This record gives sequence, C-alpha cells and structure tokens, in this order.
Amino acid sequence: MTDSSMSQPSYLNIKKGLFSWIFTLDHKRIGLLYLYSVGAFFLVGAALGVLMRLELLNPGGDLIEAQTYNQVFTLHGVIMIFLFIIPSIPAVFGNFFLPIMLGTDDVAFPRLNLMSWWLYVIGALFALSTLVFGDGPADTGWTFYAPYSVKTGTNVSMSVLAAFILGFSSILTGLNFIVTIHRLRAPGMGFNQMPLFSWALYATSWIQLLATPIIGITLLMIVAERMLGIGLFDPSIGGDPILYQHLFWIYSHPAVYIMALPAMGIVSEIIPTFAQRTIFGYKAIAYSSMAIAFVGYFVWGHHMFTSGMSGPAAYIFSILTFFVAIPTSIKVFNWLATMYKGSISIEVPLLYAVGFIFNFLIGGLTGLVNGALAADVHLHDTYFVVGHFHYVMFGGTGFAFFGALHYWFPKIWGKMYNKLVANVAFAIIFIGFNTLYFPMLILGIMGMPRRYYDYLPEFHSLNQISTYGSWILVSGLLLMIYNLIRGYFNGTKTTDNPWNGITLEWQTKSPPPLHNFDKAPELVKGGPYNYPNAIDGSH
Ligand code: HEM
Ligand SMILES: [Cu+2]
Repeated sequence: MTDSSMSQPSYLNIKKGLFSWIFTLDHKRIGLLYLYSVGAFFLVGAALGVLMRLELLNPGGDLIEAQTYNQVFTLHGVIMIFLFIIPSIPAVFGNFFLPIMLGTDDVAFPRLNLMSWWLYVIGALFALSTLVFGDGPADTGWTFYAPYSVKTGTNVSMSVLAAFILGFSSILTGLNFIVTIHRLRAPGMGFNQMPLFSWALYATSWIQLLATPIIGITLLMIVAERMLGIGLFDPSIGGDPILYQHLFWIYSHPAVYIMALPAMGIVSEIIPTFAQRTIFGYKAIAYSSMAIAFVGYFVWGHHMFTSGMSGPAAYIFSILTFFVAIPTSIKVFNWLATMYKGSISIEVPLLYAVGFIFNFLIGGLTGLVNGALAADVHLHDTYFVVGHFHYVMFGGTGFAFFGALHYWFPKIWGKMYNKLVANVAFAIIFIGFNTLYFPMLILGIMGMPRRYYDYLPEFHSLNQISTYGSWILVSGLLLMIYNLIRGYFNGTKTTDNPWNGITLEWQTKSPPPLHNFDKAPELVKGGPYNYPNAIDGSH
C-alpha cells in the first residue's frame, strides 16, 4: 500500500476553476457534479417531507392549508423520484466507478455524459420554475393521474416537461454505460469477471434505455391533452384515464428497478470486502439482476388492481409480481451466505449494507402484501403503501447510497472521515428511519388514507411517533453530512486501499489520477472477488 498525498496530480487538482468542473469530460468529475446536485435536491425533498410530518403531528390541519399540502407532497415526490433516487447511484457512483472498475479511462461517450448532467440541471430548473410561474407547483401527486392532471389549474405542464427532460438525461446515462460495458472492459475481463456493481448497472441501463421513452411520450401526451384537448385521457372528450395509468406504470414499475438494482450492486461490493471472502454465488447474483430487470416489465398491473381490470388480468399480475421475489431472495441469501463464516470487520459501509438488507426486507415483504390481490384491495392508497415504498426507496436505495458514500469516500478524496461519528450517525439514522416509517405501515392497516393533510383522532398517537421519528432521522442525516464535509476538509490522509478491497478501483491511487491508472491494472485470476487468504472461498 502506498501513501498518496493531495499534492500529487489527481483528477481533483489537475485543473482548477468552476469551468473546469461544469464543462469537464472526466467521468469522475461528472460523478461529483451529480453528487452535489443530487445531494442538494435530497435535502430540499427531505425538508418538504419534514414539513408534511409537522403538519401531521396533530390532527386539525393547523400548519399548512389543504391545497398547499397537495402541492408539497407532489413536489416532494417529483424531487425524490426524478431528481434524487433515479440518478443517485448510477449517475454518481456509476459514473465515478464504472470505468475504473472495468479498468478503463472513461465512459464510451464523455460528451454525451456531460450532456446528461446538463439535461439534469435544465430539468431541475424546469421543476423548480413551477414555484414561480403559472399557478404554482402541480397538485396531482408525482403520478400525474388523468383526468385530474389534465384539468387542474396548477402548473402540471411545466412539471411533466421537467420529468421529460430528466428522462432524457437518464436514457443517455444508460446508453453510455451499456456501450462502455460492451466495448471498454480491460483486456482479459469477460462479462463474468466484471464486478457485480457493473452487472447491476448493466441491467439498470437496459431499463433506462427501453422503459424511459414510454414515460417521456406519456407525459408529452398530458401536455398535448392540456393544450389541445385531443381526447386521449379525458373521458369527457372521449379519452380513457385508465390508458394513462397503464402507460404510466409500464414505465414506473420497471423504474422501481432503476432505483433498486444499483443499490443491490453496491451491497454486493461492500459485503465481500468487509467479510474478506469471495462472494457466494457470483453468477446467481449477476444474472438475477438481469432476471429482475426482465420480469419487472410484466408486473405493472399490480398498481391498478382497483381500477376495474378483469379478474383474470388481476390474478395474472398478482402471480407475476410474486415471481420478482425469487431473484431478489436469491441475492439476499447469497449476501448472507457470504457473510456467514467470513472474517467480518464491522465498518460503517457494512453497517449501511446490513441496514439496507433489513429495511429492504421489510420493503420487499410489504411489497408482496401489496402484490397479493386480496390484500391490496384494502391497502391501496393507504399509509401502508407510503410506508412500503419509503422502506424500499429510502431504507433500501437511500441506505445503499450512504453506504457507497462511506465506502468510496477515501478513494474519491483520498481522506478518511471520523469513523466513530459515522457509526453514531448511522445508528441515529437507522433508529429515526424505522420510527418514522414503521408506524405508517400500522396506520395503513388501520385505514388511514394517503395524500391528506388531516386525519381522524384515532390515528393521532402513531402519527406523533412518526413525526418524532422524522426529527431523529434528520438529526442523524445532518450529523452524517457534517462528518463527511469535515472529513473532506480535515480528514486524515488515507492509503490507496484502506478496506483491502479487491476490485480494480483499489489498485489505483486515492484520489485517482486524471486517466484513472498510472499503469495498467492487474486482473484477479478467477474473477473479481477471489480473496487469496479467504476462509473457505466458494464460487
Ligand atoms: C426526511 C425524509 C422523508 C420524509 C420525512 C418523508 C415524508 C413523506 C410523507 C409524510 C409522505 C406522504 C404524503 C401523503 O401521502 O400525505 C411522503 C410521500 C412520498 N415520499 Fe417521502 N419522505 C422522506 C424521504 C423520501 C425519499 C428519500 C423518497 C424517495 C427516494 C421519498 C419519496 C416519496 C414519494 C414518491 C412520495 C409520494 C408522493 C405522492 O403521493 O405523490 N420520500 N413522504
Ligand atoms: Cu410496481
């Protein structure tokens, strides 16, 4: 292990000034541009979430008005989905690490990559402009269901145009990654020698490429319907609102895997490193990502069980939904098998990975409950659903994102944060998260509907607990961010491979040089996770 100092030339210090960042073609800098923008929107979205929880602390609608609440949950949803969670892991860590982990010097199309980020910024400005222009931000929910989205006076057109532009950004990232993986792997690295994070990004990229155009066109149809009254979705002029729901979910269910698969890829990196053990079931984990991406296209109807579809259609969607559980469980079993008998060092990235597994299990199992036709008819549009998807997206993907940040922090900046503080922040976040969202599952079963600014008195105590949870969670998040920023400025210098990782990014300097490697990296014989001293390595 060599010690690298900040004064050595690296991608961070080779060029200076704002322009060298916002017009950079370096995938690492583009990854960081995404990190800062995605991170900023996460904070805005979280603030809106906390505002909703304040409103719901007591019954009586005492803090914000009903219509404001409608706009707040819509903006919260739009920001969290399109500006935070979809770009989070692929655009930040995929950009930064995919080329390095493949042993190459950049993505296939660096200019397209820069354009993705600029489209992201433009899309974000469109979304925020609804705060100023027109009759305020959309009040439809992030799903923009017709016919209300066609009729409401709020600025739906601008919001869906924002989502349209952001969709292009996502498509270009996916396209870039697919070509990078096919064309730029280091000599000798076959598909089955790729790190599992690359496999996860590969599966994700196909969804981004094939599913995102559907939402793009659907949202343009909403704009056309609002401006021209064509009669696509509005029944009063001959349209079909159910058609909108189909088109929306044909994208938005696969999009759930745009959010989940990269997170699973992160966990598949962190676990073998901190267990110092060859990953159990490499191929099963790799191919199950592809299986999830594929099956994910055929289950969208589970969002529409109460829309009046035929019995046989509903049964089929329900059964197909259960099939997604198979490749997902395969991953969970393989992660646990990797840790079993491993020599585990409990560092903060591993805590986030295990936190991911815990939360994602609750998210996945409550997903099966929703997918079960008979149960969903009762739970549809209740807080059970709100609890479920926060467990998946935040407890799952959000935790994996934070885990990745702590895992690769020393590689990205060449410094180490304070580990004790990071552990404490994790504990607060984990406790706060579960205090915030677990009560929502119970509230949903009790019958509390979602998207209301007020509730009946019998729901009071659980809502209070949930709001206290949001305060605990936010304190933990602020502590984590403070600790990382302090690590960035004052952290101790780190070695090139502080976790004893075995994938290629650990062979280069921390922070990496401009073109990633000073000398060509050496591939590990027999796959990317072959720990030479591992206890009982298995394949
Ligand atoms: C501090 C963190 C957060 C808090 C306090 C929070 C709180 C809430 C609450 C209370 C609602 C329900 C509104 C209602 O139905 O009346 C909600 C909805 C939602 N949240 Fe969050 N949330 C947080 C983070 C996140 C994250 C990280 C994501 C995604 C990654 C997310 C995605 C969503 C979505 C998609 C909705 C649905 C919006 C809609 O109904 O149209 N939230 N959130
Ligand atoms: Cu779904």
